[in-house]
Amino acid sequence: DTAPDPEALRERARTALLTARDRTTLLTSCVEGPELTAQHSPLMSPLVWDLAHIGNQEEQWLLRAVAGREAMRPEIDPLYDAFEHPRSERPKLPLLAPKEARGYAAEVRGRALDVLESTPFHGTRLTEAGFAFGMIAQHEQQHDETMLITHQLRAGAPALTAPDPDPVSPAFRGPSEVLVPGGPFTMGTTTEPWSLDNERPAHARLVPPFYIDTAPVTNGAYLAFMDDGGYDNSRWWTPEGWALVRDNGLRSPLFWRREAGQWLRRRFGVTEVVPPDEPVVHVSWYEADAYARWAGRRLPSEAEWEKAARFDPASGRSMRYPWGDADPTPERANLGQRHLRPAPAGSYPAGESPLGVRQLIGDVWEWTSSDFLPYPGFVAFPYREYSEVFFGPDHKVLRGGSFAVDAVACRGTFRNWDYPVRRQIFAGFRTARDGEDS
Ligand code: AVJ
Ligand code: FE
Repeated sequence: DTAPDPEALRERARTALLTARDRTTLLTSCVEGPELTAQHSPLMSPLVWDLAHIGNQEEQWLLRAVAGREAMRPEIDPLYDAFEHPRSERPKLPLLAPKEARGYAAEVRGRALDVLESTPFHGTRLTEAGFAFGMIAQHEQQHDETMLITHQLRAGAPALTAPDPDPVSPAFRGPSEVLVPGGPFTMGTTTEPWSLDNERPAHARLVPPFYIDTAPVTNGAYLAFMDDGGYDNSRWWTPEGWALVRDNGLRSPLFWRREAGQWLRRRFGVTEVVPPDEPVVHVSWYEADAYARWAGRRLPSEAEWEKAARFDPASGRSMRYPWGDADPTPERANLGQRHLRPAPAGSYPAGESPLGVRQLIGDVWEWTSSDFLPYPGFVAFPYREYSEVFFGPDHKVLRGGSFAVDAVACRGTFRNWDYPVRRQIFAGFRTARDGEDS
């Protein structure tokens, strides 16, 4: 396999930055000004904060760190520092108004594109293979997913629409689970040019044999758990999970409600019947864990998930994606907010792994059983606040990306994390169980 040449990487960086900005523009122009400055949930920033924060990060890394420029507006840095003000307090800050925020982000972008053309893609760690440009495109896309979550939480008439994914064709007739053989595999990466610090370095992991679901758990399967009294019986839950259920009166995934004998859900301002064949989304780690126990199974560990997604039994090699090393396409995965929902379970035959596991990439983030921890040899880069300060038992790892993630911020090695109580994120899961040595 050959590394992309610098000009191909430069073109990729340019496209990734422009793609991200198109999405940011859509997410911040499809509602009126007051909706940009309002707080739609205490869990989220006002959309106008995300917009200026995107510009501010780009200024800090591409204009100041890479190009050595002076700060354009040093006085606004603290406003857009995610560690200085919790999300719930951001609406009260003297934020840039929508027009100013747009102007600032656009001015930064104009200069950043000039920097992109004149920066050699080697020589420093920050510019090697265009890393800083790839990192900033990923950062913007991560906030585009965050802003889509804000849109999902907002009340009122729909502001966004997108075509639905196609039905599964041909119908998926594969087994419900496959055996992943035991043995070592290569986890993480040292060669992926725009991989973030927590994905590095590549290292050997011994993974005993295990079975894993060939598709994410569906709404229909989750409804069977609910109908069997899943939320009424402490035996399926960890003590913390049971406390979450009781303290909040949980009865279903977030955004669901029962009316006239059926389960409805609200999705981007539209109320609809819950589709049984679609992967369940908006469940906490505790709900995923309880469902798995009820089903006589368990969540996969992070290493199991990555082995299922990357291990090629024919060559023994770890691939970039389940289907191989080629970048995602619309035939392989539901990514990029092309659809505003996951595709039915069993979709994307072109994206399946060599062992026949589908939808590992895209559709819904998948909770794993694992805490977010550094790999052996981890080095924080370029800043401790991206990953390092989040390592520990408070956060669980999510893998594979959702329909809301762009391909630039999604690959077999990509690691996401959140608190196990979180439900507003586009998270679902699949289950696993121990295998036997053959
Ligand atoms: C990796 C998704 C947990 O949104 O908090 C954005 C990504 N880091 N800006 C987050 C991130 C800094 C991060 N997650
Ligand atoms: Fe950020």
